[in-house]
Amino acid sequence: IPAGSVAAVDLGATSGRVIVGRVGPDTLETTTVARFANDPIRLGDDLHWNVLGLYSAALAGLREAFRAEPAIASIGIDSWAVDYGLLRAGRLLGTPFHYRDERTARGVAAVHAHLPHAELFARNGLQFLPFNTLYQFAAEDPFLVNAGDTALMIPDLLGFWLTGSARAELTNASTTGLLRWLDHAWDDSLIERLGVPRDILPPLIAPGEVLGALRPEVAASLGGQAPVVAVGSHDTASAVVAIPMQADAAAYISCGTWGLVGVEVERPVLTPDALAANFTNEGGVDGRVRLLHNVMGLWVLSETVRGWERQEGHAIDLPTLLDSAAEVPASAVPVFDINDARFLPPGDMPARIDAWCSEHGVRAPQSRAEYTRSIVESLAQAFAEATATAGRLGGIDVRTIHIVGGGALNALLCQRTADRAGVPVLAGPVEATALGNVLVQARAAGFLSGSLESLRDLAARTHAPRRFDPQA
Ligand code: LRH
Repeated sequence: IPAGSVAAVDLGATSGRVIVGRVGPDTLETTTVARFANDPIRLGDDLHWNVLGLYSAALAGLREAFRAEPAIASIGIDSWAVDYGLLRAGRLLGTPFHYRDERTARGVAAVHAHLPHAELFARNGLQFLPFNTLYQFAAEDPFLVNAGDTALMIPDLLGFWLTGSARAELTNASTTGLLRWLDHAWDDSLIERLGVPRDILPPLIAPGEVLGALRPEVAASLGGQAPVVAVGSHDTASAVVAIPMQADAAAYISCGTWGLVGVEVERPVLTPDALAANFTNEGGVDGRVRLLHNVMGLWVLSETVRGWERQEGHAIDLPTLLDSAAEVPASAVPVFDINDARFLPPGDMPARIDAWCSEHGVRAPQSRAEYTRSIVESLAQAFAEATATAGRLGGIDVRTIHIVGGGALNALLCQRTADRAGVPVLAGPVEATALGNVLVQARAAGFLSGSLESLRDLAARTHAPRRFDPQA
């Protein structure tokens, strides 16, 4: 089998990148050809994604990719889940909302008035998150939903602009709450009960299938032609592909803005226990199930640091801040419930931590180093608890915990997760999402063959993780 190259567009909640991956049976190398900020925009009370800016940055990155490697075999796109754009006759209606926009509360109230969460869970297997797409549809301006003829999730929207082909990639569609994972089909009766116009949901497409060739004018502007191939377009689904794990004995934490903590299983777990633990069953590549829980992730720390940076008027060096936090004894800071819904929207995190501490009668952190340590300890505790729950619910004896994504660079967090879980942590790859995107494309292009296990084996051989053993 020859080696070859593919391009991955990976959009995260704070930044995006375009990566060229070179892949063969013993090769998995990546070059980042573009990296750009993803800054949400507030318009009045509303919080939006700058999708046109992201598309334009992705195009510039792909142009770079073709310059670096003219023989790119395909392009794959992934991003965060749940958000979408509405279209009519191929034109975008309105500006896609950010899932942290507070309109979702309205949608939750409207849906739960006639369909309680337990009933939804029995059908779609999803944890309750106020921003699941079905609640966003319920909060949407009815004028737009009824005028629209197509709703496209963010990666599908970019794929549509590149190719002219409108499809819904399966792993991301599983985060809408409107899909039956077991038969890989839209849940028509649920969609009808929710009053969502059935026609706005496009036909599904599975990871590895070809979406379409670049539209001629797009190819001309990029200086190259290649098909867009569906990948695990939900970023977490792509990340899970590239985790160098033994899925029957490991838990994972895909740690960026969110900490997605779970295990991989063959069939959805819809037990009362899973419902009570608010775990989700999201669709994975090759029909696997990602049984996981959304833990708040690095969001609380990044938002805290952003607030301090605004006060100071200059950037704060994260490694230096984490070093100062490592000097603070863990016993000196409070462990707060980092999953508390008050930490979801953007805003003053230290003030919210103070409020939580005063409500719970504990001493609030007193310095920046203490806040940082308190956030890391609280995150590590939530990670330890969620990995244990994931193992129990999924029937998996968790002997290692893999941390991938940006969080794998945070040594204090990795160590404290190992300590609090009493299980070794293997950290890396940092770019698991982009690697998973690349691996699925490479297999579709014939540069690799085999199961997810063989893709993970290649990731393990080429990206050795860093080990953190639990300390007493
Ligand atoms: C992580 C992520 C996560 C979703 C959230 C909206 O980027 O895709 O899996 O729950 O964003």
